[in-house]
Amino acid sequence: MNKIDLEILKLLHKNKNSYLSGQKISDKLNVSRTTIWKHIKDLRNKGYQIESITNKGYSLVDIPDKITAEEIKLGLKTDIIAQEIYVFDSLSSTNEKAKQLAGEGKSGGTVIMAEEQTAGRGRLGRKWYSPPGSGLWCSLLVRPDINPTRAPFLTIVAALALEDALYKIDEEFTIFKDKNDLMIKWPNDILWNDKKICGILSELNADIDKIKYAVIGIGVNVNQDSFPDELEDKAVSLKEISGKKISRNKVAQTLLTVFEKYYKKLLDKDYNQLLLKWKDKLNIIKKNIDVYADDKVYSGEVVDISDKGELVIKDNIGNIHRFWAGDVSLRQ
Ligand code: BT5
Repeated sequence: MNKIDLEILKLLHKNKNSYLSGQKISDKLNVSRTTIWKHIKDLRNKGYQIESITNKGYSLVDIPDKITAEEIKLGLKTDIIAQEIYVFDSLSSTNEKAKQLAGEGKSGGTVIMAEEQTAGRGRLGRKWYSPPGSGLWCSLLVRPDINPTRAPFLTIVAALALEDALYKIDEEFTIFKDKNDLMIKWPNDILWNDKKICGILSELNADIDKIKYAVIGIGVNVNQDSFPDELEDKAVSLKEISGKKISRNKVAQTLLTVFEKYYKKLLDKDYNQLLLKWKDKLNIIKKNIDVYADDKVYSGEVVDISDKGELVIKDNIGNIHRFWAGDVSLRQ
């Protein structure tokens, strides 16, 4: 997008719900009204719905339903995350692209998004359903100067950010009737009434004592109207919950802004604070659960989340088991 398009957009965004005259825009940008008119036409061709009324001027009615770096950047308040944003129509997986860009030396904070993923992934090679035009499929390339043993904190940061971001989006769009319906499920899901809205896939490239880079892949179901049969009972989108179409650019902007807040705590090595907050949200302590890990099932009561973020359970003969990763289900 060229500079004048972007400047006009900024002005129209600022004056949303009112009209801004062509003269005012041309005075502000120091270009002729004909130029303004041409650029408005250009923006309309890109999918921006801009109304014009004689003697009143222009008003931004709707933005395109495409993820664009420009739209996200317009309201972004970050200074580490998303200094560079790459948006693709289609990728096999944004995590794969992020790793490739990491190899090419892209800096920490770079964000990669795609309208669709043809081979979106969950943990352990599971598939992540990522149809075009409806979700936020996003990877953050980060290069935190923390010990690799603290890497699980990247997922913690992402989970806390996702939950906060959903609450913030809720303030604007009123999505959830009851905020208690939303929960973080150890280690990497955000659930609404036991159905998954968001998943996180963190991947690490590290030496024994130094993280070279990490990729935090985040999938948010935003505007899907339905899911394939096998996911129907497990997955849900913000649109299914609220009945409203939600701007994915807004979701991205909010998420990236909040993510940086928590990521800075991680860079400050504020592990305790992050952990306390996460523990508080998990609502899993004292629950009886099954953990599926290493092709085995472990049953027991959750006694703690360790200071490294591990799930600690005590089985019925009193043995303690610790998990970095695994799948958890509550026992009836
Ligand atoms: C996850 O794995 O939940 C991590 C998902 C991460 C996806 C993002 S999208 C951007 C980035 N690029 C990628 O390639 N991946 C990341 P896991 O906990 O293993 O859960 C996977 C399971 O979730 C699947 O086996 C399905 O049961 C279910 N699932 C698949 N697609 C889903 C969807 N869109 N919404 C909810 N659940 C889904």
